[in-house]
Amino acid sequence: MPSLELYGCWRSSASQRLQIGLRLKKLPFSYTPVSLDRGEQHRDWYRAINPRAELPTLVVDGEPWVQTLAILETLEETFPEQGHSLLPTTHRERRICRAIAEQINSSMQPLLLPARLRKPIIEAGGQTAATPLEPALQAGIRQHQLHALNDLNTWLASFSGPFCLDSSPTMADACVVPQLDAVMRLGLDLSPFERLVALHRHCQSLEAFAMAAPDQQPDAPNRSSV
Ligand SMILES: N[C@@H](CCC(=O)N[C@@H](CS)C(=O)NCC(=O)O)C(=O)O
Repeated sequence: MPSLELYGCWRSSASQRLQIGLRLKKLPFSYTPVSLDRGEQHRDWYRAINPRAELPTLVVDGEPWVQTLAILETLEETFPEQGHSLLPTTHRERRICRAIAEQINSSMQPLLLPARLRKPIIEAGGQTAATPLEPALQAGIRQHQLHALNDLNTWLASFSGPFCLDSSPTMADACVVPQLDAVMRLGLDLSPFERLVALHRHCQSLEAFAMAAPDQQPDAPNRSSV
């Protein structure tokens, strides 16, 4: 078994994807928190591991792996017999599973506008964070996420469930659940999206998802004093 070291942050939804995937695959790993709030992703020690200053990084036998979808796919290819399969069995279901994961990865998560995008947008507007552009951005982010949640809810309602596709968790679930946690942190109400609410509840009943939840991480604010 290789040595697996996860560098992540409790509130990084991309880190949470790997937490879920590694646990579904039953692959033991160590966890090193990198604080987004303190900007630790920009520190020299972390840039030496990941020059793009993004989370997460999975260091596998000393080699840094980046981009969660590539990592989840590679874990599945490398350890096909270990734990749960992160991909369904048929070609059709694999395609849909990858499409759902990609929908989260490229059309929802980046448009929560993490600091590295928000700062240049505000600066390009010739303004500082305290100006009216900031509330407009906030409103736009929330509106986009609500539209995207509605589309995702409709899409997933066309599959039997209770996971994204059927009765087995896959990398689609490892991507959707962290995104739902992220939009709830933003204060969005998920209750109109019944399929998504049921999916989230069902996934939390599995240890792999429950242990990967943001508030369960050692660097989560409510746990820092424990
Ligand atoms: N597509 C990337 C997304 C990585 C990403 O956006 N990470 C965020 C945290 S969830 C980050 O590192 N943000 C740093 C910043 O905004 O400065 C992946 O799947 O790994």
